[in-house]
Amino acid sequence: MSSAEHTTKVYPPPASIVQGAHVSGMEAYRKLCAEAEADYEGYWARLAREFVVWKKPFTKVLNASDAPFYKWFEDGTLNVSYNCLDRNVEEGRGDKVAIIFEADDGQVTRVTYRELLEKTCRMANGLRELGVKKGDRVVIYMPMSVEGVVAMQACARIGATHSVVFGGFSAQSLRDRIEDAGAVMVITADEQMRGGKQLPLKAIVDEAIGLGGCDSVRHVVVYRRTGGQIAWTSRDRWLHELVDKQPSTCEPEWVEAEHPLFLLYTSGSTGKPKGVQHSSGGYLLHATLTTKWTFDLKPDDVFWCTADIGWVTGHTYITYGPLANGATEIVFEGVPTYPDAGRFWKMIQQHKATIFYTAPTAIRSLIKAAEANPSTHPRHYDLGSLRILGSVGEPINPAAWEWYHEHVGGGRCPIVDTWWQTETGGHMITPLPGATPLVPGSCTLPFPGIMAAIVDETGQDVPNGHGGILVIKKPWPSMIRTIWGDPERFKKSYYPAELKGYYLAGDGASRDAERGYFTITGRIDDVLNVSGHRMGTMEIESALVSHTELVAEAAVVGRPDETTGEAIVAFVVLKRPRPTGEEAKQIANELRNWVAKEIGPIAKPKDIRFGDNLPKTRSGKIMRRLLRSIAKGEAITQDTSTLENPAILEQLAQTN
Ligand code: 6R9
Repeated sequence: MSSAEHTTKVYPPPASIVQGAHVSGMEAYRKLCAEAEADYEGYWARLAREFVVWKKPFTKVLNASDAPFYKWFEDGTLNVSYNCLDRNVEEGRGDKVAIIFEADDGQVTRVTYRELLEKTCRMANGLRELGVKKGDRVVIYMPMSVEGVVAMQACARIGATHSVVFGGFSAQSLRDRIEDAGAVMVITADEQMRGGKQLPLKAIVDEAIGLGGCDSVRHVVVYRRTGGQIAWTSRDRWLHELVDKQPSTCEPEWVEAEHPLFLLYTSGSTGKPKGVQHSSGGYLLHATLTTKWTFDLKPDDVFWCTADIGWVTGHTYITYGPLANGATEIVFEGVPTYPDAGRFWKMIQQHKATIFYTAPTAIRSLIKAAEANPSTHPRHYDLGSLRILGSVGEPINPAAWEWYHEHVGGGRCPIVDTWWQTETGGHMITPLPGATPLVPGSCTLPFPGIMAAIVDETGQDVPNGHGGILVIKKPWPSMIRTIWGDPERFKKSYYPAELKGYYLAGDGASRDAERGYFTITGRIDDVLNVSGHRMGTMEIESALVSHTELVAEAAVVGRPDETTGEAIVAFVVLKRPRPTGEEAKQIANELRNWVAKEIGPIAKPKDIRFGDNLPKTRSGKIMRRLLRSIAKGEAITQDTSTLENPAILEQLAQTN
């Protein structure tokens, strides 16, 4: 054990949180882990009966006969929207506020469970009227809104499989997802409001469909958000016209537990994003359970997850988990820096939020903003309502953790650093606030029943104190079921033969020798994490080289970045002589905008370097590890003897 580990600061759970917590104290945590260890299926079956309302109870728990295509609770039937809405109304929470919606301009709307149920039923009836049925795919390209949540719930209600596409993705990305999913409908809005600006959505849907390959789409349903000018075609329907005439009740479609609730596209290490397919029963169980235990959710809590519904965090911890628990939650349309960087703190104060769940990149940028403009510092707001803080999306560095703990949490709120992925459906490694002593920068221990471990390339366990590959040894209820339309890629990506049937997360990690706590060290594949958004390097490379007039070749790597975690650096060989000075700046800008158009603004490279060539081995392979060093501004200490063209390194090290 290193001496550094002895001096690690440890934050035990505050007594006030331990008392009455759903999982109270480490003994209770260990007891749950032991229960899962002793009878894995029995443990999950017990929770599935406690946390999910089934139409037809399941009798089978795990079916591993076609591994790794695992099935959970397969003979049970349920409806996810029934579990999130009707259940709460039936149990007497009809008048409880489900959603406090705050618009970009600060306007607040409250929606009760009864109202949310009625809205969902109306939209579900509307979708049925337009011919959407069980198993159909519906793409949702919506702003953060009550209607966005309702659209997802309405799909769940009629058994349609939704695929939400983040509103920042370009027409090209949207088109690719519509085509891959074979969507029969797109639900969108005229425009979205972010930071005081109107941004088009419907126009991008039109453009996406215009690019071709979207013949499956029969209807585009449009929510009127801003009233901005949009073009209209015969396939378009206004949402309000469609739903206003619908009855406010709608019989749910009872689906099998394995029925695909949603697809969510995410970046992998090859060019094409993959449609991660999730189930209904197992997914809902973990969404409900983790929301309750990880955030120690109580009936009076005001829960706020700042994610967008376009990401998995918004699915599990906005649309499904909090509602399935009958919680009151905040849904926010805008951005953290508008009208100023005190917006989050102001909203916590105003709505008396008790649980706040955000991303390290947001925290880091708000720290910077508070330094630049002290009036936006959280100390100017009353954040006394907060009980629990959460972090998600990327590793949180100890300095940001300490700031979050002290200045947002007033030193009294545990921070749950939750490690999980689009593919895992919900939290996998996370502290439980009433049990786990916290160590800044560590996501601590597996959620009870999740068999996380660190192994080497051959699947052998690595002793604590050493780094390795993060795996999950046993299937779990909310796991990815397949990649839509590509079961082979699913097997290859997540269950490589060398790993003995363990789920490969794609992250590197280590466990400390003293506590066995996990620390995530980052992706081990060609996936970058920029502001908590997953971006495949190959995806950005293909976007760059698709500019066939300018670009001959491109290689993309990540570089550590103080605010965004990682930054995208692109090395580009043009079809014309290598530009310098103003010309280089201008072309770099053009390429940045090109990437924004191809994928979305989140994929814009921060730094573009031009070279006459890229560093390659004699067999023609691009040496990315050298590019990573150059991007970081490091001296090249690696062996470059296999390099075909060593002189190129110096050229690429020059910034524009
Ligand atoms: C939920 C989500 C998944 C990747 C994952 C890892 C990184 C997420 C983290 C974390 C360290 C945490 N990641 N949470 N790394 N600590 N608490 O973000 O899903 O968008 O699929 O990204 O994000 O690298 O593999 P997704």
